[in-house]
Amino acid sequence: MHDKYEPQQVEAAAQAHWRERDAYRAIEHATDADRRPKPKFYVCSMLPYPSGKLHMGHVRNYTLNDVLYRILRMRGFNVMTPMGWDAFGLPAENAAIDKGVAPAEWTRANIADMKAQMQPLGLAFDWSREVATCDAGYYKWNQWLFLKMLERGIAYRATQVVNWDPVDQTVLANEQVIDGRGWRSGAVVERREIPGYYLRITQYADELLESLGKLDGWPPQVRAMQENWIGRSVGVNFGFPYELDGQQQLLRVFTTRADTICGVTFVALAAEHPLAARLARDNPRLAAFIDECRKGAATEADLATMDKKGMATGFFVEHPLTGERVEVWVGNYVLMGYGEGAVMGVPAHDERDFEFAKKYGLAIKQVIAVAGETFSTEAWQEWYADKQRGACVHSGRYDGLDYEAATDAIAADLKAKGLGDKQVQYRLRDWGISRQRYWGTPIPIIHCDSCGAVPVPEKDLPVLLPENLVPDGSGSPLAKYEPFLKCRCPRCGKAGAARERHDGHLRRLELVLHALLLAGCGGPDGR
Ligand code: ANZ
Ligand code: ZN
Repeated sequence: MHDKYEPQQVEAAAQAHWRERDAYRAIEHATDADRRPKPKFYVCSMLPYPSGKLHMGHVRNYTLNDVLYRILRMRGFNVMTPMGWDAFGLPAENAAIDKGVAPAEWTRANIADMKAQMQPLGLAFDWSREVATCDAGYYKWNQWLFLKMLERGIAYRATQVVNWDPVDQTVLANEQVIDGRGWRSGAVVERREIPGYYLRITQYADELLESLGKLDGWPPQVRAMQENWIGRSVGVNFGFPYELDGQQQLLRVFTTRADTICGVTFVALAAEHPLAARLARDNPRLAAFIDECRKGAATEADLATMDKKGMATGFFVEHPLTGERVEVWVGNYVLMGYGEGAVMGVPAHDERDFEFAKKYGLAIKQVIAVAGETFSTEAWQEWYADKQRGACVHSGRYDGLDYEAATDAIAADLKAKGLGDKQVQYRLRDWGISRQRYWGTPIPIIHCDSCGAVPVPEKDLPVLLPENLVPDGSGSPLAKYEPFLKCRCPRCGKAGAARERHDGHLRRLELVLHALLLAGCGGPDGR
């Protein structure tokens, strides 16, 4: 026994012993002394991002993991703890721009450094199962998973509104927009519509919400946050009829206050709404206004606090119940990504609409009376504090009904006319996974003039990411790299097709996949 703990000696000796015995290699079918299979346990902490340096946060994290591993092992479990690198993403691209090196080179050097720092800690990792998400053998399965989801309709392609930096020619994440400008270029950010890929997480909204109720022992704030994030709203979706270009059409809106439908004095469209674009064709002033709306914030929080701005279109739709003419406006406070991208304007009972109507001198029509209170159009009053004391007024056959009864009656009448029905809306958005960048999993899609967007056949996976490109900040280098882009269409065989140039920000998928692969649920060919 030494009377002083000399870590270099003691630990090096212990670690050499473990290495010799390959002590932490996980054996798939380990048995106990009586040859009975040991129960399996998979312990995995989040894989580190290879930034270049291990920090104390990593050490703390993986030490906790290590303690768990050792306790479980002593209790007779067959435990597996893999390690790997969450190696794709933006920091590597930014470092590459700064230093003029390829992200692959930078990333792999960092991995080597961090591994050299991590190994002397003597953590019980099975290094034989080490993975890096930027390795083709790994992201192949990421692409495979994406194709499976595409097949099932869980992944899909659609046009999305993104923050666009016109100087760097790239899409920015919300946190890269600072005071409406790109973090690198300082250019005023625009909102642009760009086709991208999505995961249909909204399909699981109700299931998520339900399961949240079953989570015992979680702090109530966390549950509330999750609930708000899912944001379930019950309301009515209906259309205002109009005629345009010789066609009878409906301008759809989603409202949680159908009881106020007789108080509608305008309809407001998001700047990106197709009808706004159509009306702007014959109206240069409107077109200019829409362009201006596209500049600046795209987040919901920003839109909520922004000065309300709008423009009348001179176009009218018909009120679905009263038949009155209602003017259509474009308003910067209407989000394209929520509901129908259009709202029925009820300035008497909605604060945003009130502000808007005050600014542009639009009519304010009271249709809800609250017992014991006097309505005024002078200043906004929180009118809808208490459902119980409110009832419809100036609303014809709905007068006297409370919120519940009025909503039911109005929804039924709209339904009878074929104009609408009750609807559940979620704030939760489908998850956009394409990033229009370079250092990520190539999305396995090929664009053909004749066939459109064609999935890469499974046998042709992985679609390899060229590793030698150096981004310079002006968009993805893939977009200019012909050896990658040019290919044959896998469906019709025609040359001159082009690979998807956007990478997929499939990080969360990567982690799911990681768990699946390491736990031994392989792909179709058993890998
Ligand atoms: C008329 C109305 C009258 C509304 C009233 C509210 C109060 P939640 O509860 O969050 O789901 N809305 C609908 N789509 C919108 C969009 N794309 N951008 C901005 N606002 C939108 O909110 C639903 C309410 O948000 C809807 O109900 C609509 O305004 C507005 F006294 O319709 B309401
Ligand atoms: Zn084709």
